[in-house]
Amino acid sequence: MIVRTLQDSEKTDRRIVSPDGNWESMRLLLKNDGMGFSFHITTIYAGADFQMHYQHHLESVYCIAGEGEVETLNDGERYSIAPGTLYILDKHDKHRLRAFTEMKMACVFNPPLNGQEVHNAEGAYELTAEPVTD
Ligand code: 9YT
Repeated sequence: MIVRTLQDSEKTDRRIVSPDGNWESMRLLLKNDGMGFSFHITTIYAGADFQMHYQHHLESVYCIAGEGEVETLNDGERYSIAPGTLYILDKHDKHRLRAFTEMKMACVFNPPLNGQEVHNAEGAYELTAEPVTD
């Protein structure tokens, strides 16, 4: 069994701060754990408004705290996000996220992230990122 805490992981390279200034993410469970998915606790900063398109990954996002909305860009549909909301990007949906307040999200990725991924110009993660070292 593996046990990790958010508090311990904050001091390691599991904490990824996005260079675009929109979010930071604690990558608690990653590819090298062998589970077939990765699990992250992500903070979206208040006022963040940005696009993502996970062309190589499926992602589910559960809101623990905060308020915002997500828009699917193929049809312009907007969905409110509040504590208890889960959105599921089952079609590699291109989407835009707006954080009205700081939001805490639990995120699951399949295939799992290696560890050091940040968004490329399309808002995707490459499959070739470096693993964490701890
Ligand atoms: C909600 C979302 O996709 N935010 C971007 C960061 C991502 N969840 C991650 O890398 O943990």
